[in-house]
Amino acid sequence: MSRLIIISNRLPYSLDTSGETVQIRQSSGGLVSALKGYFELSSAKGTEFDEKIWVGSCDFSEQEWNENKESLQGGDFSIEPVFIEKDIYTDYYNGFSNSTIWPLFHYFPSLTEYEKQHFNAYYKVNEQFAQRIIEIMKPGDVVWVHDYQLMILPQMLRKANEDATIGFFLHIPFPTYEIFRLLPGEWKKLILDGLMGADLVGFHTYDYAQYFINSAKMVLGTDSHYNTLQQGNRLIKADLFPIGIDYKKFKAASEEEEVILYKNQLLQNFGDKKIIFSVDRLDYTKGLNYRLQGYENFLERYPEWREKVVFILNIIPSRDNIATYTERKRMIEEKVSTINGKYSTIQWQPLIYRYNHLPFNELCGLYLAANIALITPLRDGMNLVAKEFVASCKDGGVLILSELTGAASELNEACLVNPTDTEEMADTIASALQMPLEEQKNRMQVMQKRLEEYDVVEWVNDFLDQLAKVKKEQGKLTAKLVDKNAVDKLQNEYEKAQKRCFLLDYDGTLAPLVRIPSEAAPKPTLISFLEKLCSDEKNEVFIISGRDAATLEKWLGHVKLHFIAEHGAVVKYKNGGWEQQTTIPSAWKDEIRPMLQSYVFRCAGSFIEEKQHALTWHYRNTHEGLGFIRSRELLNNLLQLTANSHLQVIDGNKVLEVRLTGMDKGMTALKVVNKLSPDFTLCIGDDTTDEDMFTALDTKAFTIKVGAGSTSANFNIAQQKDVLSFLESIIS
Ligand code: GDG
Repeated sequence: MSRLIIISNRLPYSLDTSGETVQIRQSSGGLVSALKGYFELSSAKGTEFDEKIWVGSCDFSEQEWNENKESLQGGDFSIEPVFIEKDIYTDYYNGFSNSTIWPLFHYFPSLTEYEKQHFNAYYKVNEQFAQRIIEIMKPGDVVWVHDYQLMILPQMLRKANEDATIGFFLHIPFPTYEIFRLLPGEWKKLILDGLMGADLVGFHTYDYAQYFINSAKMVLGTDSHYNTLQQGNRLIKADLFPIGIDYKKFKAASEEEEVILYKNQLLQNFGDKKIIFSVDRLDYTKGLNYRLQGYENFLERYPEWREKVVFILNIIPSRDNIATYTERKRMIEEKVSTINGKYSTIQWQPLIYRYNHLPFNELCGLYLAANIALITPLRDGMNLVAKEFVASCKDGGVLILSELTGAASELNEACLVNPTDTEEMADTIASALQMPLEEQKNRMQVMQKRLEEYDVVEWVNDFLDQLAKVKKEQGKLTAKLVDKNAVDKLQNEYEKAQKRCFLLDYDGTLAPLVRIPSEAAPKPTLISFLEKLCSDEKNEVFIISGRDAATLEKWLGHVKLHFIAEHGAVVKYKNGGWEQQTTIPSAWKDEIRPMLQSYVFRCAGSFIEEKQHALTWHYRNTHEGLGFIRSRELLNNLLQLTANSHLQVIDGNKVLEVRLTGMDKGMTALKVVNKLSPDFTLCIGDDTTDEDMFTALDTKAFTIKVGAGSTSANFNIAQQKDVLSFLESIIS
């Protein structure tokens, strides 16, 4: 039996106990609209889940819950309330969630409050959610945590259940590191670590996902490869899932009698005037003042449109117990009065202002009647109203949309504007009013197709599919970790063998990775282990490294080892001298070096390592983001420069290396193994260059990759620090 547990700050219902009978009200808002849509559609179609549970806090007491339990159970899903003490809830919700995270993540640092008491309440409420969920969670459940109020929760659930399947979705933007870092150190860590408790962390756009990965790197030092993050042994994915809407519901609404009636009423009221509208919760992020200024500029610059247009501004009451919000309301109302006072005539009012919740049918009627939707938030995670308007349009309609909304990355055919550029906004309104109907329809059709294909059900399915995939990938990794069985098997083979060969990479395998390569000299414990390994006459031990011959000789020359240096370009058998594997002169280096040098200047902290047969550019100790960007640029340049030459470019672990083609660890390892014909071969490495060995040796060796991540090796060892003890256990 599989269950889906949805967790959000609020349950999608509230109780209205003001009248004689208790009334149940469904709450509005982006998340509720999206998930309710999925539940309704999926219960009609049937899904893989036998049961769906929604966990959230509520505005009713435990007693009211007990009295109304039956009528409050949702139908498509069951609900589990979390009861939170009022004072704590205020500090958690009005405090940390909406006076710290909300303004900061929407790029309003000046409105951000940093109150320890609020953070403590936030932590505590996340804990209370965790306790409740842990009580109801069963093996096999899929847990999906939503939004910025519950960012610490995933890790709390993870600690209670290591194998749980946990997804997290952030509905608001994740800001750049420069903004995120304004949070005090401990809060930053707890939030990121909290999110890393999930297996999959979803965002609306590519940028938000990248900003999150970057912050995790900067604050937690997390390793990442594209959108995969590594926490200890666990692999986590951060990806984009731009939320969709219940497309069919809005399409169908446009055919409904009541909606059409409301639309006709609007059209009748305003005669042949063009209708511009917007619908937003009251919030400083929505850019309402700039929008009003943009409309005023339009009336000023294009007087020919006066009396021919009307702007219906709908504001939905929200968070009215936070001071910044009430202040905003006053400012907006003043601006509305100014515009109406300035431009109204006896028979015309340019602005209709409503501060109220709209019934669904009225909302749809408005979408249908409007010629233009003017949606210009200063920041918005996505913005569903924009998508709903597009879905509802039948005979044209123009969407003017802020380029700073998440929706702008999908709705390219809208007229995108900068929400603070009120002059551009005025001009865009004027040109939208004159856009030919054919063009309006064409643009709408392209956007509608996209919204229809990736609707809310697709969004949920996509997220849950990806979550299942991450679990599978994690499963594969754990299956490959060297466990007791593997060690027993290797011990057994080792004992039986008469001639054994060890191929051991150095950096990241025998020794930890360090910021400066020259600081990776072997510790006495490593030297004595290698001496012990070599003292058995049946053992032939190769250090196979990208390092230059001189360094390996200096560090380990006194041990009876064989050496393969510079990824196979030079070899030294234990009783012989260094043998060059190539006769090609190294004049090519003079052509490549200046390019690498220019990147040393462009990326502080990077440097060139000069080897006999290779040039290596290291960027481990540079600024993470810059190093990565510069390395991609350099890689691109080097690939162009070396195309059709005898050189190859290797994209290693924080290094780019240029060397001769036809010489890699794989070819040399295979040569050595063929020459020795051992009956036991063990090969260990951590880097992309070691993958060449794993592939080349294939069935001829036991191959082990250090660290998680996909590999063609037979096994993984979780961390470098476990390598020596593992080797000890094989030979003991
Ligand atoms: C967050 C993010 C992200 C609004 N007023 C009425 C009403 N609504 C419905 C709309 C729409 C939803 O509420 C509002 O969604 P938004 O996306 O605009 O904004 P948030 O509530 O702030 O949502 C946002 C979203 O999460 C989803 O991830 O897009 O960026 O901030 O569905 O139709 N519905 C009715 N009457 C109203 O007066 N019936």
